[in-house]
Amino acid sequence: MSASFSTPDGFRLLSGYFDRPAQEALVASIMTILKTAPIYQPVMPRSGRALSVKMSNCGALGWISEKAGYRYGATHPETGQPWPPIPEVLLDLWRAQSDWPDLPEACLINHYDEKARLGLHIDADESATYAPVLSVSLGDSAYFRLGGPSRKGPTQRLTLHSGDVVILGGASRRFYHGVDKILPGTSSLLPESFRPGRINLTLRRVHQ
Ligand code: MD6
Ligand code: FE
Repeated sequence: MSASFSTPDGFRLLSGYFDRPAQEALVASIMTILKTAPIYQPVMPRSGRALSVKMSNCGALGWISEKAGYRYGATHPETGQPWPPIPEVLLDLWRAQSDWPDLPEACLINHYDEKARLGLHIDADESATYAPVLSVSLGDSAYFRLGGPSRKGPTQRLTLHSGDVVILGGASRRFYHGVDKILPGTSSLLPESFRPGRINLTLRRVHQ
């Protein structure tokens, strides 16, 4: 077990927040969501190059990366269908840990295979700039990189395991972060077709 970790800037890692049965139930809900909102291959703004992470969403709004830019949208870019609702257990997590009066509108579903990574970034496409962003890790462990308010500043590496919750609140809401590497084969949670791999769910309030 890794220890929970927090910083005075409002970053929190709640290790093992979801136990194995809760993780299994969550994966089952995500698999149901992915039947109506299939994982798709997003591309980067301008270049149109494929991201290594594949995505879907649930909630009233989904985060979409496409040639034209980043945006929040109410429908799946390939099926045109509305995103399925956010599972109640994730809304419970938000109510318990966000300290924010309104519920999240968006839940981004990221799937990493063994080669996928996510470059250093700030979550900056929301007008609710003070609402925290909460994430849940499922499946293989990953090296998460946490920096500060400037891209060039010092960073630290944290290992995220299945069931962990990360909260970027307070000043850390605007801190650079990314995923350096998945540790393939470290979890047996996800269905075969998602292994080796990791799913990360990020809950966000989009509008103020
Ligand atoms: C990931 N997470 O863990 C990527 N963003 O796969 C994020 O980019 C993230 O974990 C905002 C808040 C929490 C996060
Ligand atoms: Fe992020």
